[in-house]
Amino acid sequence: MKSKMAWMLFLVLFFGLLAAAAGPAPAQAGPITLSYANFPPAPTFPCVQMERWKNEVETRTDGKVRVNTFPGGTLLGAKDMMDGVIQGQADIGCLCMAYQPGRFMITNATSLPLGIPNARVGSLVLWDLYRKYRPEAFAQVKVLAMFTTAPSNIMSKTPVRSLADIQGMDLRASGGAAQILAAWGANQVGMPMSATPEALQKGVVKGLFSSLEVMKDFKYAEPCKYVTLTDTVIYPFSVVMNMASWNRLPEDVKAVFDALAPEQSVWTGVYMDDHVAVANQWSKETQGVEFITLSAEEKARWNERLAPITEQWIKDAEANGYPGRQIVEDIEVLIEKHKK
Ligand code: DTR
Repeated sequence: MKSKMAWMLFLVLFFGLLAAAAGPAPAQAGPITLSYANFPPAPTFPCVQMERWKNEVETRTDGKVRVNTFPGGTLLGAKDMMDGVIQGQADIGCLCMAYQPGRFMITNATSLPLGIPNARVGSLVLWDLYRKYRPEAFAQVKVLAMFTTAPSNIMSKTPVRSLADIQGMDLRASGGAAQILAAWGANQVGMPMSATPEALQKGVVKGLFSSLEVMKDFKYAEPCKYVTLTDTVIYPFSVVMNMASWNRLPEDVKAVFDALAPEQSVWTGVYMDDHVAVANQWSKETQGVEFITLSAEEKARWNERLAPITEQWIKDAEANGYPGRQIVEDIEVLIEKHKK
């Protein structure tokens, strides 16, 4: 009897130690918790779409997944986002691809001056382009959404009514949009949106080139009393997930994320377009901002300066081994398709 008990005790101890050595059991008792990093402040559109995604996921998985959101660069900053997610500092991150132009060559082609008319069309075009090419730049992550801003316009402290007014003006932009400012003769200053409020306040820049919802969300309407309507180029964004975190998810949760991806992309585009309209009205009515429309002849002069940009991009892309012309043609076809 005694030896039988000793034997059982030995077995219990042996298997107990074995289990402890194998580490914690993979099956979790509570919900799956995911961290989601974002670089700009909470009221801005990248964070609004983040909260919407969180709510949809938590509802659609019946509480099986909980998403902890980190706006304002509290977990990862604008330029650390992709690498931070790859390394697992956050499970999920939202990034503006224009801040790393060379890294996201194919998807950043959407910020060539090809006439994307709004964020809804832009987001649909970007999503389709991503799905066609599956760029190598995303091989180490799972893509959860892609969307774009509305087209960019000039917000400035002094009025820009003609090309002459913009010559040498210190204006902030990034990526493809920065190239466009340079073509118009501005002194383009590159920095992420999250660094812009301080640069404007200190006078390092005299304005910026972006979608107009920031007039309200960042209160740029206070220093920038002029908007020049150019409606030229969007900025592309993506939401990416750490591959190991993705691989750990149960199949039913993966299916929810996959179904949400195209839906979230369009939702964000539509939210952006609507929010630009709200911000424009607010800027005019409560901040006394003047909206400047260029005459047809003046706009033709501005457009003329942009003509060589796409051809140059095609050359550079092809020199780097990308099918540049095909990518541009695909974007043009997709714009027409989604405009309808
Ligand atoms: N236009 C890009 C991206 C952008 C537009 N709105 C926001 C709001 C918050 C962060 C980034 C952006 C830019 O100028 O950086």
